[in-house]
Amino acid sequence: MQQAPIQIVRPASLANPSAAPQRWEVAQIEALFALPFNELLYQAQTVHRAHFDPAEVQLSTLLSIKTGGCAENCTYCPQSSAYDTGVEATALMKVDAVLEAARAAQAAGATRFCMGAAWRGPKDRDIEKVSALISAVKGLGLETCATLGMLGDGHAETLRDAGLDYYNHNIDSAPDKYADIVQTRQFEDRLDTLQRVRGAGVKVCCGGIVGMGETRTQRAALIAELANMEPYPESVPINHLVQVEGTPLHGTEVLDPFEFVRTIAAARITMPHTRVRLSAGRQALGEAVQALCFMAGANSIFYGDKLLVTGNPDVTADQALLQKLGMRAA
Ligand code: SAM
Ligand code: DTB
Ligand code: SF4
Repeated sequence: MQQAPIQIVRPASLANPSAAPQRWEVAQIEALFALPFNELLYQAQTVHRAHFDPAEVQLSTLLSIKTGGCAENCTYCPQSSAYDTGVEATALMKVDAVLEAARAAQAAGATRFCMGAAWRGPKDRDIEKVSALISAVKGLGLETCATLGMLGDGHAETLRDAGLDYYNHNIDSAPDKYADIVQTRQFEDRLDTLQRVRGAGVKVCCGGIVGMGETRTQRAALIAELANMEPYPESVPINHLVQVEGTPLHGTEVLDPFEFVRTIAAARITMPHTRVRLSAGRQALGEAVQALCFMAGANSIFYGDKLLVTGNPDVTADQALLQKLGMRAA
């Protein structure tokens, strides 16, 4: 059977890496997704190589500093108190225990340490306590990142003054998918916190999750939303849904791995200077798909045996994978 030839469109940034960031229509990103796989990877690699050493990968280690019992109902999340997932709620960790974990991450080769709290948002007194954690971790010479939920007045500034380099706050999915996956807050609430972070001069880490039953158009819309931020985030985690028993999204049809790779490539092409992080879900993806993600322009991973509450490839397995691929820590 004869098929019509596929029209290949190459973005202007491919020919001119120093071109100013462009505004992306969702349809343009859908056109990237529709490219033949090899052409998409070629474009992503071309953009990647214009801005980064393709053998380098940045290593971030996560620590859940306050686990479970969260008041939000994010349908993907094992830490919501709305679902019975077996995750036990804990109090905020103390400085010594956090420092111990940070030292271990640094010794294993991580350069960034990201502290996550299962809060809808921190209270003023939480910000004071987390600030002490940030200062201590920063004192080790690590880059610091925190993800604490929605921020209020003055919070971002206090965290910045304590030594916070990045704040992670994901938009998670396309604007028109958001109400399906979280009902206890609005998409606009996420944008408000991101504005506060930017306004305080803290670098933005913002991405999303794929494999939540969204359409390809919605994956393209997630990428468009990120790429059209002015400026776009310095760090973009692309998570592959980790399906946890007890959460409403457990049992969702698993996304085709090539579609995940395409999402990474679309992020790389549309956000040439960002660190695209191959984030949650690596255990289920396997080594070959991870290698494709690196080819598609991912240049950061979560590194360490655990994400927040679920598993992650262990450090020795990741070191072996990077060695096999001839890659090294940035
Ligand atoms: N509570 C804060 C918040 O929601 O912003 C910070 C911690 S929350 C766990 C950070 C991010 O982890 C979420 O925005 C979501 O993108 C990601 N995440 C949570 N559960 C996940 C899962 N099961 N699979 C993939 N990513 C997940
Ligand atoms: C992000 O984008 N992914 C991380 C981090 N930022 C905070 C969290 C992934 C969580 C995966 C499920 C869990 O272990 O809770
Ligand atoms: Fe709470 Fe964050 Fe999990 Fe949502 S993603 S339930 S806000 S910890």
